[in-house]
Amino acid sequence: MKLMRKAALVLAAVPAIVLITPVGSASAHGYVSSPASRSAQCARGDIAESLCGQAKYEPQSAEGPKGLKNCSGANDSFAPLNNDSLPWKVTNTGQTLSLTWTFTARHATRDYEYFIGGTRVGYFSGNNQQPNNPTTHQINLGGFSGRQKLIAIWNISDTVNAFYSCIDLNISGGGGTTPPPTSTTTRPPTTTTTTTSTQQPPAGGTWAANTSYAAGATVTYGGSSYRCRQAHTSLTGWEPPNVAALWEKI
Ligand SMILES: [Cu+2]
Repeated sequence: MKLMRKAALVLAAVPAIVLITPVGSASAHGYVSSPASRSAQCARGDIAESLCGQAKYEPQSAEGPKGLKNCSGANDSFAPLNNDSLPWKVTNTGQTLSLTWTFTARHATRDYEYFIGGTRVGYFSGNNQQPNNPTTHQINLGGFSGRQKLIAIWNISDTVNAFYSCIDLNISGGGGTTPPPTSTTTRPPTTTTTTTSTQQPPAGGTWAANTSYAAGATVTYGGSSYRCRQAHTSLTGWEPPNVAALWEKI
């Protein structure tokens, strides 16, 4: 009799276990925690729970097929993340932005992509490896300015899915053409011709990846100015503070 009761209890417990397992795995993903993405703002209570939907409880689970350009991964229970008229907190930034992903499961990663509108402004390979937690990327915002929605995408390598995070930005320093103020404008007008025009580096402005820089070119990056030591085409990861062989601080 006793034994039969025990067996009945064990059997009764089985369906509960089966139910619990999918919930656990559903919460095991990732999102952009800094600057606070829309999901992060829902999780920390910046936006009313009634407006956020499931993102309040699972900011890391805006999961959907790869290749989308939205904030929810086309996942219905995360649809409020696509609502641009909710009172999202906006992060002020210059042209360079650091973003940090927080992972609740470190899925093997194909790559990360960052979009403003239809323009991909950032790309990082994941080498099909598990990422560090957290993982931080530095991207250049490609000359965009003003209020923009950045879509951050974490593409998983061993499933068809990706995770989506949207970050609301107010970007300064865009528009491209404004040259940085130079300290050499007080040069006396006596030696007019050649040197100024030929020596002057192209463009200047904020350092950007995938840009050709001539020796002597000056850029700003992270609030400092740098002069190019040798001609090269810049790449992500070659930011001036990282590569002393290419850039000297001025
Ligand atoms: Cu996951």
